[in-house]
Amino acid sequence: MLRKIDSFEQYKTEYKTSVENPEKFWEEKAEQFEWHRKWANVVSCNFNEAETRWFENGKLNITENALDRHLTTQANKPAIIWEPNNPSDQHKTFTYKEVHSEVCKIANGLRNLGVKKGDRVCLYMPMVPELAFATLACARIGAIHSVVFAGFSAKALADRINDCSCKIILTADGAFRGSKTIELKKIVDTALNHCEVVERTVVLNRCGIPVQLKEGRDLWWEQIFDNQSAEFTAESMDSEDPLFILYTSGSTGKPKGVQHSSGGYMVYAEYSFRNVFQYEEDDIYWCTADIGWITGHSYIIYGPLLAGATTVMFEGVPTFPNAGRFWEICEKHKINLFYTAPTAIRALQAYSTDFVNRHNLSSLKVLGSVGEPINEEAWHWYHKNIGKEKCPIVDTWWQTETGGILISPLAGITPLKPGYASLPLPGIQPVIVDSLGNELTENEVEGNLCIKRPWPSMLRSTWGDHERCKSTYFKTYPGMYFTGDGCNRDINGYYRITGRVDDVINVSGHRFGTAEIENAINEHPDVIESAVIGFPHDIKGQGIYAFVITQPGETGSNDLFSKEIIEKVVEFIGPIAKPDKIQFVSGLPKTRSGKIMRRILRKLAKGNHHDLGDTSTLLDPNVIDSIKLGILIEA
Ligand code: 7RM
Repeated sequence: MLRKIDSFEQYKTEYKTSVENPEKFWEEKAEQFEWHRKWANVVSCNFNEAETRWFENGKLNITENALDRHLTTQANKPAIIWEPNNPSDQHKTFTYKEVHSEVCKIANGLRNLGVKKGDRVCLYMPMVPELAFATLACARIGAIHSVVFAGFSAKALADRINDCSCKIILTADGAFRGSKTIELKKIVDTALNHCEVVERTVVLNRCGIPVQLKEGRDLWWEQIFDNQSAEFTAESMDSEDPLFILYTSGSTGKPKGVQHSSGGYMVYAEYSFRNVFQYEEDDIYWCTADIGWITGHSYIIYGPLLAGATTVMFEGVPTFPNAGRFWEICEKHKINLFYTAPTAIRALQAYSTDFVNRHNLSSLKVLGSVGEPINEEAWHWYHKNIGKEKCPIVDTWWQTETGGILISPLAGITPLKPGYASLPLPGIQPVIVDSLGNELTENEVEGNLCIKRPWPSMLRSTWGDHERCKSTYFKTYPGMYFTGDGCNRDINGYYRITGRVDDVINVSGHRFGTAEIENAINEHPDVIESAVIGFPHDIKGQGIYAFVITQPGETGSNDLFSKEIIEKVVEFIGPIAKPDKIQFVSGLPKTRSGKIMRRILRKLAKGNHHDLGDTSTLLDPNVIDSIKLGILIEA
């Protein structure tokens, strides 16, 4: 096992080596894994074509590295500890040997159903151990997993299934989330009315909800997987063979299937996990994300298991049955490394610290944050009340597209500065560019964040549309990967990520395209046009504000109308994208070329009615006054 970086001096030396000789640097990391065949070439890259290959011609299977590799030394060590939604239900622990067996059984079952290397498998599941097993089972047989977060609607699910033509979907009767039960199989049934490609669904019984099994299509999980052999020879994958697709929103209406590789992703997921969290053998690690997001892929499943860690998986929500649930779990499982999102911290901050203080949190060593900028107030609350001023906070900046953490302190090594993701990991070369694309090389600058050189876990394509990958990430600033984020760099070279500079809003750490939400709202027959923007929200980070133009003569009540609009969003995307505020207006601020001036809407939404900046390019300056008069409904 590789050593971790253990001092700030060593970080600087490693960083320098990684820049001066990236090939040697990454080769050394990759050599720590088990490969069926060694690579011929460490990296080849052409950003103009959005083409990057790592460990070319190398052959491997990521699950052998995450599971089999550990069986000789730690077969009986807990690999996954699962904590159910309901605290009075028993938790479950699966050793490395047991996870290996469960994964092999599912792999055999999938093969019997005809799933082959390269096939896409959709997983639409609750946060149960079977989701982790099934994800790894796909990887074991070389099928490409596409996990869809179980909060997405039937339409959103159908779009994702169709986009990459999944022929099989793994799901459950339902999901428990806090006091709610979500009937997943019903949602799948609706989705499948619009998905001709799906041949099979396999349904796990999680909640005991009666479900309709469609003859010839639907099967029970237990029937397919339980009686299989617990051995399965892993498929030999090319380093560049796709490992998974994960859909993420961009500035257009249609989410992109971000495609990740096998070899490079493996190397970086493990390297970043071990170094950022400063993982030590026997540490118990808990990431509170859902496996439906990239954080769950890289830092619940792959990173920790590749490192041989014990990873905790939680089915529930932070406030059920009360606001002490996270801390109860930390105490119960003696969590050492804890990774969550600012939105969860802010939500819990609103409750009495009694919910924290009644638990013994002395096992905690490192705290992590991800998903959005962490405001200083939340940072200090987390540091003081959870970490008792003894645990470093790693503010980890990264994206679905980057596959792993790119900018973050290394716990206990990098000096901390609240609000700053601090410094790049070795191998990562961030640059700040101005609006003209000039690289700003000094410190104390601000601009748009790009990455200059390839790193192993970067996206390889967007499924089915490589041009889109090129134009979204590599065209804006030629020769660089554009993140879509704004940032600044302080006098010491520390990075502070300020948020998206494109038409993407980040609601509780979840990305939505404004166009995506507008498309849903515009489906309402009485809506003529809409414009959606993000506004500062105390808990969610950003809330969703929709300006809506309605049909003249539309008479019903505004409350009812806004409910119907919200229903459209729930139908097309899911409850996670519900607008917080809807303002009915008679026009939108447009330029002469018809482009909506969102900058003005953002100011109006903040209640800033006077200092609207330059409005001289507006087609109709009077529109501003009419917007101010528009009726505002708060959900
Ligand atoms: C991991 C994840 C990516 C977007 C990204 C940023 C924002 C994420 C931080 C952050 C400031 C952070 N993937 N973001 N982490 N902003 N500080 N530590 O969230 O694809 O869902 O979102 O999230 O805007 O571009 S994601």
